Amino acid sequence: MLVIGIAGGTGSGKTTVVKKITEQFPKKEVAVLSHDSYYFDNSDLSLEERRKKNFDHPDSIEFDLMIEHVKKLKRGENIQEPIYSFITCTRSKETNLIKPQKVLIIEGILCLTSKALRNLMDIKVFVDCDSDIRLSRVIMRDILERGRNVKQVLTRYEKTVRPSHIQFIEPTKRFADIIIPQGGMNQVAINILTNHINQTLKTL
Ligand code: UZR
Ligand code: MG
Repeated sequence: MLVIGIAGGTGSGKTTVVKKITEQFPKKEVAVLSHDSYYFDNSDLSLEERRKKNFDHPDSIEFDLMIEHVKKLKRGENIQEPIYSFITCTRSKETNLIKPQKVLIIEGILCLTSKALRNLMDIKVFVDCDSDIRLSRVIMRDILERGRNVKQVLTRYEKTVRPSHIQFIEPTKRFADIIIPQGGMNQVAINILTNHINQTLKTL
């Protein structure tokens, strides 16, 4: 199995890069695991308390479970991926069945912060993007898709997103084999990754 890790700041275009790659594989040889699904369940906290949490800190993600799941997929076993809601900040009772494929993409802001997870990756990618562009995307997305208003998004950006990006996410760029500037807009980089996956598929 070829395992590709894709990290980068919030709003950098990780999900777009992954989408554009997987679209090239309609036979579904590429499975995707997003660490957004592995945020800890916060249902023991009130909604107010949940919304104050720092979701840009490595401790907010259940890396142990994610690592166990990647190992299982590598062994050829199915896994039950948690389903996490950004609206309620909790995990659903249902899970999402993921079957092992020849290629696995692991995506998420903090996915290069865990050494154990990095060790399971064959290729490490960092999607790079200026922070003003990321912020403007996050404002739009969090209002349209994640149930926030401008004030909530900007307060969170200043209090947790930006400091955690500088402390935890940006430094993981040094672990990357490939850095993709302009994220989802960078068709050349997407084509190079897609070609590499195609080459590897021929040998697996
Ligand atoms: P991407 N996040 C939430 O907003 N709510 C949650 O319950 C869990 C995470 C945000 C998190 C981070 N912090 O910046 C972003 N904030 O999801 C990562 N704000 O997701 O990689 O899709 O941008
Ligand atoms: Mg995303």
